[in-house]
Amino acid sequence: MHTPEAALTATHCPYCALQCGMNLRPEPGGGSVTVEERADFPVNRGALCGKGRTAPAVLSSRVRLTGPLVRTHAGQLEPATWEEALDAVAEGLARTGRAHGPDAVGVFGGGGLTNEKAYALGKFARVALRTSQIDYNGRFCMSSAAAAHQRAFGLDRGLPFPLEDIPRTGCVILVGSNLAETMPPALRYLTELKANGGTLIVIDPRRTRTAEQADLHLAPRPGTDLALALGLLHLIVAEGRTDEEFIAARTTGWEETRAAAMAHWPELVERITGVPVPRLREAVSLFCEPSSAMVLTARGPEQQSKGTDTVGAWINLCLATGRAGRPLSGYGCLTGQGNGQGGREHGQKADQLPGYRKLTDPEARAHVAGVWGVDPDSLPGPGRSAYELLDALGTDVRALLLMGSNPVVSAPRAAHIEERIRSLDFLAVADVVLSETAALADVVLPVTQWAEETGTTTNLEGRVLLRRRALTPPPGVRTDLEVLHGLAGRLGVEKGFPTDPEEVFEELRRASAGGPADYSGISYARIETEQGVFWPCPEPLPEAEPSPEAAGPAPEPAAAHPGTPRLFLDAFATDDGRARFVPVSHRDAAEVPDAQYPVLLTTGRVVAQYQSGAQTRRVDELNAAAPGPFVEIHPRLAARIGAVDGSPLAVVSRRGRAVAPARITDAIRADTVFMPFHWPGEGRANTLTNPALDPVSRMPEFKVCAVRVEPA
Ligand SMILES: Nc1nc2c(c(=O)[nH]1)N[C@H]1C(S)=C(S)[C@@H](COP(=O)(O)OP(=O)(O)OC[C@H]3O[C@@H](n4cnc5c(=O)[nH]c(N)nc54)[C@H](O)[C@@H]3O)O[C@H]1N2
Ligand SMILES: Nc1nc2c(c(=O)[nH]1)N[C@H]1C(S)=C(S)[C@@H](COP(=O)(O)OP(=O)(O)OC[C@H]3O[C@@H](n4cnc5c(=O)[nH]c(N)nc54)[C@H](O)[C@@H]3O)O[C@H]1N2
Ligand code: SF4
Ligand SMILES: [Mo]
Repeated sequence: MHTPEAALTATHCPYCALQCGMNLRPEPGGGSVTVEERADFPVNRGALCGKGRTAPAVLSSRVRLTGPLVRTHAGQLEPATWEEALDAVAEGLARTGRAHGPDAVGVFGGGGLTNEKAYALGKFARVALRTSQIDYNGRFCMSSAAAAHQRAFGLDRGLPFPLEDIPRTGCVILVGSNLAETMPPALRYLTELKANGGTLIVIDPRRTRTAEQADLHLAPRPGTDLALALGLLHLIVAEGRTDEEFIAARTTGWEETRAAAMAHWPELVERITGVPVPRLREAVSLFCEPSSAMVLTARGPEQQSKGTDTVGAWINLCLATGRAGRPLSGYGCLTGQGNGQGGREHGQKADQLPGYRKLTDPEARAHVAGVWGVDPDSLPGPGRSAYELLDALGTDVRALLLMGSNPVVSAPRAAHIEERIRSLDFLAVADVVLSETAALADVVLPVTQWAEETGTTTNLEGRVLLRRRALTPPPGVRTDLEVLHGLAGRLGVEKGFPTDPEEVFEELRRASAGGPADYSGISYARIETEQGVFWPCPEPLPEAEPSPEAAGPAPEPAAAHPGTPRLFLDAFATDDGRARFVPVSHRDAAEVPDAQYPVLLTTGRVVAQYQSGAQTRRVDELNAAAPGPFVEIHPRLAARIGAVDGSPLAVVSRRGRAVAPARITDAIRADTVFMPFHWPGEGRANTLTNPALDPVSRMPEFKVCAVRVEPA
């Protein structure tokens, strides 16, 4: 039973990267809270989707974990005390480390964890476990966009401008984002854009609810966005629409990029993508004619084995036309998870230290080791990426602590990954519910949820927000920070893992100071009064002491840094301040259709379910709206294989076979089928997906593989 702590608590949704503001009001009688509109928060201005509205349902003891579970010798998960459970986890991890070395112990985190948790988890891996083997599910999410951002701009923040800029630009190209379903309150920014006379181009193999809003919808074959972007750049050059002044003043590397684009002539691009040349020309006019324009990408073009180059091609297009580093123009990536942005900045990534520092940079190691009070040489080096880490379970990595992900449902080639997880010597999972992955654990640690704890998240705009506690948690659960504190102590590290989130944030501020993602000027108190603060926000340097001879009044204390809603307006974050063109060329997806597997499979989301569904499949209202998996298929393909609407279809790839009912619609290309990935079992889309990795970002190719489709 919960105890409410205030009459009304202003906070944020537990789910996606929009981090909508909401108010929580205690229910009459005090058992839980209900969600109310919070009109003052600018991102969503009171609007919420069904997931946000129903989020309190997951707080109910009917669906959540209420106490620790430990697997008995007979193989059952049985209730245990916290002392027993934490002892078992510490012993399980330490035993493996002793027997096989520290790198035999792995840690897997999540982009839904608050900044404080992500920071503490990365520190726990390096300081308490001394392992290099940590990565997180954000590798499955936006790592390709992150890598392309770094390459071109020298800094990775999803959107370089606030969402409020979108309605005032001239044209938006939205590539592989179905935000009408994945961030419903953000659709408003696109409808306002059109009301203001701007145009919307949507690029998606399906005519989604988002594509229905577009002035121009291009439906390329999945996995061909790179060719499409190169074809558009070719036309831009051929039609003399480049911005030579901008290219000369603010970029480097144009000649090679120009040459690469010239090799992708429109007719070739039409053949690769299936998008007719006149549509390409139309897109170029819409994008180039207004005085400002934006390109926004999401998982469609990013979750490919060439995602980094694909995003790079869209960035090249922006740079060649002077649509970057200027007001109301630029390239942005719509991050996905609640803390998809902050979760990638503070050290749960395999190659990273807090503040978006590099683990291989000696200066960064010295700075962070100083904050942590350890010897820089004791910090391990970079580890494996998420899929490679999961693939090494049971062999090189023999014990795992998992916090904030459900890979049995969400990892590519999931049957193989499930088998790897089952082969571990020891698995501990901290979760709020008994997810499909938690059900395989040796120890399950039940943790508090959003409304029961305080912490910061960084939304898709780079706005650092405060989620506030509204309820006293039920007695059987602890916070993730308490879990890490309890484990570190048992591993012999008594200090450095505080349980108060604000104390962790204060340390994170210092650790991030001077890094690319500098949070040092941000405090809980500031976030409260400012509706969030955009990073980078360095703490102002203290004024130099005036020399005794200097006359006049004492100097003013340094003013607080205002935060940075808009990046790159004066200079890019590279050494010379110029954005870098990176020449890229089209290449095929890792798997292309052949006689045995003639159809393309792509995967994604529906509005009423979230991710692996661990949380939203426990909410009645959401299950009623989206009860199970399905296969979206074009009437022509359905007729060819003899499928009727609602009949079970088997989808078979080189990795396995999934079965789900057919949903016949002409809103999808005839050479492609689509499955949402929210469900386990027979209809699990990830049984089919291809773990081919992008060579730079190590992102798996969730968005395209070859399959055969037949009546089941
Ligand atoms: N309802 C709901 N909302 C969510 C989530 C959720 O699970 N459910 N998850 C959150 C998270 S973590 C994320 S990352 C975001 C994801 O948000 P989105 O990226 O909007 O979601 P997806 O459905 O994965 O993919 C978007 C679109 O890409 C298209 N697509 C598929 N293949 C290709 C291709 O090759 N090229 C192009 N251009 N498009 C392609 C799909 O048809 C789909 O419509 O959503 C966030 N919001
Ligand atoms: N086929 C296919 N597969 C995909 C994708 C796709 O488009 N297609 N998209 C990929 C993407 S973009 C993503 S982001 C991943 C997401 O996939 P997952 O990583 O599986 O994400 P979730 O389902 O959100 O899992 C989060 C888990 O942590 C728990 N949890 C929530 N909050 C907390 C917390 O504060 N602490 C702890 N300890 N636990 C918590 C939840 O109950 C849940 O079990 O899926 C990827 N998989
Ligand atoms: S759009 Fe995202 S943040 Fe907003 S209510 Fe829905 S799930 Fe929550
Ligand atoms: Mo994601």
